[in-house]
Amino acid sequence: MKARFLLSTFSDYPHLKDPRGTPLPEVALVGRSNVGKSSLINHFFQERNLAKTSATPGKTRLLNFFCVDEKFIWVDLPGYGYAKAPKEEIAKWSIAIHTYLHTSKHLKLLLLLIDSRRDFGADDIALAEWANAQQIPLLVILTKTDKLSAGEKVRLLRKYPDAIPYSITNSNSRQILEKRIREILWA
Ligand SMILES: Nc1nc2c(ncn2[C@@H]2O[C@H](COP(=O)(O)OP(=O)(O)O)[C@@H](O)[C@H]2O)c(=O)[nH]1
Ligand SMILES: [Mg+2]
Repeated sequence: MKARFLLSTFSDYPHLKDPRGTPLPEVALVGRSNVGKSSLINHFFQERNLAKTSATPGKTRLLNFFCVDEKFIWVDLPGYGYAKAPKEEIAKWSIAIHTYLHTSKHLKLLLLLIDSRRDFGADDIALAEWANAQQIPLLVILTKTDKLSAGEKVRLLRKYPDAIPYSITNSNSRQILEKRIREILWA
């Protein structure tokens, strides 16, 4: 899959249609700050600087929109849960995420990133519950699985059998995620 950067915005979302006039479906990526979101975007689309990765968490404040293969929109939502951020910043991220989730009519898949060493936090659970209530398909992606031992990985996947293990050190991750996205969007 090939991604074309569209824009970064707080609330001015792009609206793209296919040649027949049907709005493109949207896939949104969410997760707490530092979960590996930017790294996954760069790895998944095999472009080093598509998303800016940063060792300093909490840097992405805006929503980033990409067009993938001219077939769907990839929405990179701001990371949440960065404890050191000022309160008004946290409120801003939370508003940005909520506004998008509650106004998007074409959201067809939510990708929820969870750090494989940390498990779900309260914000993650709230998002998963929201997706379930809205009947929006949800894929849980367990990031940085190269940091787990073989035994830890087995236990985690037993606990979350539907989750996708993802590591930017492994191109297999990319293929598995791509397959699942295709299955859900074009089923
Ligand atoms: N070992 C390992 N480190 C990762 C992986 N994905 C991300 N990281 C590291 O985790 C940190 C945060 O990643 P980043 O993509 O900036 O997270 P974001 O805040 O969610 O966008 C960086 O130091 C990355 O190099 C992975 O699959 N394996
Ligand atoms: Mg980032």
